[in-house]
Amino acid sequence: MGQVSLARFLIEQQRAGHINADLRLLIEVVARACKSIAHAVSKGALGGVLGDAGTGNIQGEAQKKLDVLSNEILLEANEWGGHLAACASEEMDHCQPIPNAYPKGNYLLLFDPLDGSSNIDVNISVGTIFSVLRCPDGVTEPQDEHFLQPGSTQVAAGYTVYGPSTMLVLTVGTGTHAFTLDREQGSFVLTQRDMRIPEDTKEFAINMSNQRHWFEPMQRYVGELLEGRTGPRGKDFNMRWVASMVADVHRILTRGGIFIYPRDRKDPDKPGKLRLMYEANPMSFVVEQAGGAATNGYERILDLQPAQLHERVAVFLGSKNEVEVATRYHREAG
Ligand code: AHM
Ligand code: MG
Repeated sequence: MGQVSLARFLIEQQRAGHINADLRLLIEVVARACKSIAHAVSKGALGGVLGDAGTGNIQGEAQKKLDVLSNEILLEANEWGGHLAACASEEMDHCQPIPNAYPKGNYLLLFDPLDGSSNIDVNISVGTIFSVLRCPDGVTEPQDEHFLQPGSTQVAAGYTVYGPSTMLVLTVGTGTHAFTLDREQGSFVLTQRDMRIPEDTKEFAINMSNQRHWFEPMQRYVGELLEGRTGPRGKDFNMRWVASMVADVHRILTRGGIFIYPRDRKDPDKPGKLRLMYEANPMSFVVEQAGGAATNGYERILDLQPAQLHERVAVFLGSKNEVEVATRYHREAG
């Protein structure tokens, strides 16, 4: 068989009854928007898109020009297709309805338009993360509350990583598959069907500079990893931290590892840094579909009932056996 484009892959998923035509169109539109974002990101300083936008988002974080541009690209691409009821974004206070000029569909789309934005100005990988939910039956004017569904109800999720090559990694609940952007042809080509995360690993990803703020179970878990071969874990561990979740998760999908962003004492009121709806849920779906695991230290992330659109959560995800150890230490500590 020759090359399988994303379009063909999606048609095959539709024929097999895994997705319907609307969801196929939605994913194609998200992929098209990601191509535009990839184009803007790759222009760098030549595109005049680096630096701060001079605005802040709802969580009080300074927005980069590319955060704002990527958000606009995704909104614009998705509003007229007729497949969506509303969109929600890490960069917008509330969900955005589809303008009345266009027909409405049955899906809700959530995205982090440009994740890892601290890496934009230094030419390190960034990415787009997306999640698709069904609009609850009978709801014609979706509000924020209609997005508050557990991650286990996602019908599709994925990310695009803008790295040395641009790759889109997708799940519709039938495994996790990777597509590489062929820039000459302008299309995503299937380059890895059924990604599998090794169950064991010797690599962890965490921002170690926060160590003094961690709670006891985290001190125990990472402390043991650092003890290496002669410690209780009996092997030497290596560490990587890109500070772009997409790049760190992509590495883990490719060769295994555990990614951790714990809750800590620096900000005890915040249950973690990462966002449940835009980051943790879609990444957990992708990771579980590749045979990995994802918890908040205590429970499976996909089982959590969100209370707010911009809710934060602690994240432990990646190689199954490693996530299990970290989660067990948290549960044992109570
Ligand atoms: P962002 O959505 O504002 O870009 O923040 C999320 C990013 C993740 O991609 C990454 O894992 C994390 O923040 C890095 O945090 P830190 O700078 O604390 O290491
Ligand atoms: Mg983000």
